[in-house]
Amino acid sequence: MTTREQARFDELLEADSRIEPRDWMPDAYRKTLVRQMSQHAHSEIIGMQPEGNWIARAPSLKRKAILMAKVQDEAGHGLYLYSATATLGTTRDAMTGALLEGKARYSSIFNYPTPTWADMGAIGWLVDGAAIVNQVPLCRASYGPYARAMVRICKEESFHQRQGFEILLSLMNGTPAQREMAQDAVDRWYWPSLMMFGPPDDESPNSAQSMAWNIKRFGNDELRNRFVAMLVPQAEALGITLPDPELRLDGDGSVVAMGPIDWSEFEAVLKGNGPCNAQRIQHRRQAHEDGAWVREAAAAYAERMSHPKAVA
Ligand code: FAQ
Repeated sequence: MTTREQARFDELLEADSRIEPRDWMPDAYRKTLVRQMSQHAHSEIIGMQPEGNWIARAPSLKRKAILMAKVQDEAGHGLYLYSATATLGTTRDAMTGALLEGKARYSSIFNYPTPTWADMGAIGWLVDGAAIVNQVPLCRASYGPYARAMVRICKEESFHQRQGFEILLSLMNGTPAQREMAQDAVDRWYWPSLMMFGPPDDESPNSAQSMAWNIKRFGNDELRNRFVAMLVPQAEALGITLPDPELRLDGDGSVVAMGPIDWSEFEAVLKGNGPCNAQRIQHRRQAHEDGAWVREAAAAYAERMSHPKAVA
């Protein structure tokens, strides 16, 4: 690194401009981007499983079509993010390998089960809702390919959140058993969705540096509080109770008090001991093995096409 290169990098950040793949960047900046973006990509891919579980059992053709489209969107998000990460010099094969070996992180939230249809509503409303609050500021991340991928992803996440809200609304307008099912799903997903924002700021080793580099724009606690404040009026509209008796908002609708998050549960899930960690990785490995023939066929096709005379 020359002082000039570092100065140019600092200048771009100072001006709130974008760093592009061919620009010089510090190794640590590249490394933290690969860390965050690859785990974000893996989250989208592993995140297809909890909802994929209900595609064949959706209660109507319309619900099935919507759920299939949503799960396909998540696959697309994973692919944009793998491509964006590849611009930093890490191959998709290497990232996939790390995931399959159980060495890569993905969001804690996807290690919880989906026993009822109401879970599709709770995931859309809470998980996609948290994803939007966390990811809208990432549309302004300093690394160009990440920020641009996030713009498209956030548009699709908004539709996902609406469809989740609408599933819950239909259940809440249904029979007592349906209302109970919706409330039970929200009770189970609420606290894990708050954990999606990461540890409290004073225990977040990466936040300060990521904010200095304009990757993250806000700390984990601020985004978590914004999310909760957004949920309160929506829960009222649904007639659903958020399972936190200590939750209080002030007159402006900002969170002033909330109950304690069980961080020991979060740590257990991160260590691989959540309810579905083993199942999620096993399923991904199986899907990867089952897809071997597609990769081989695509490689053979590409090889033939690179020798047009052999094809003729
Ligand atoms: N799960 O120092 P920090 C979706 C790790 S949404 C697992 O605060 P950072 C949409 C963290 O990596 C979900 N690990 O870290 C969808 C770090 O470990 P490391 C994906 C977590 O990076 C909906 C350590 O703890 N969204 O997929 C979690 O500054 C429905 C210390 O944490 C994103 O990834 C967690 N919840 O902030 C798909 C958004 N939280 O890496 C399908 C982009 C923290 O040093 C269906 N990512 N850790 O080994 C981010 O915004 C950030 O990376 C945070 C963490 C906020 C997640």
